[in-house]
Amino acid sequence: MKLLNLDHVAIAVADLDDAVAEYARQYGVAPLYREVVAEQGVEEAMIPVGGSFVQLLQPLSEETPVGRFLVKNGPGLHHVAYAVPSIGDALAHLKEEGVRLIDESPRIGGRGARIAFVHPKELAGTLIELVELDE
Ligand code: CMX
Ligand code: CO
Repeated sequence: MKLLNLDHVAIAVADLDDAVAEYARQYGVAPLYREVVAEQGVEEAMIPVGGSFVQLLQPLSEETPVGRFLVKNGPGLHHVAYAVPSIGDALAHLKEEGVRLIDESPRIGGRGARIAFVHPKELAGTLIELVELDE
């Protein structure tokens, strides 16, 4: 297991246009990517900050992970994502350690990255995403 860097910090928002506009107004930053990731039930905007991103997430409906989170908690921090060199190796290691995985095998997320989620009850109430990017 190796973590390469903090890929992104994700924030659930009710209105992506508003959140992007507020990041621009308050911090002078703008998204590098913006896309709908239907399989994850979100539209996302990726704002580069140094070598990492802030990922703003608007749910496509209430019947999605981020939709349920928003109804329950309102807008706020949703997950952290670590880049790994091999998501297959990372998942095999976590499985061996008995860590509860949400995704047993990788899915395709934004930017075409291979992603997988680890259950938030496994470590300090934090939803963790692993990301393997092509390079
Ligand atoms: N961070 C921390 N805890 C969370 C959480 C989050 N983001 N989302 C839910 N939880 C907690 C809940 O508070 C709840 O805790 P209690 O039982 O103590 O009340 C517990 O986890 C179960 O949650 P739930 O309300 O029943 O919520 P769900 O049925 O939606 O399941 C989870 C939660 C994490 C399994 C689901 O959100 C999931 O599969 N997430 C992974 C996929 C995802 O988040 N995709 C969107 C992002 C896509 C991207 O980054 O590209
Ligand atoms: Co994410």
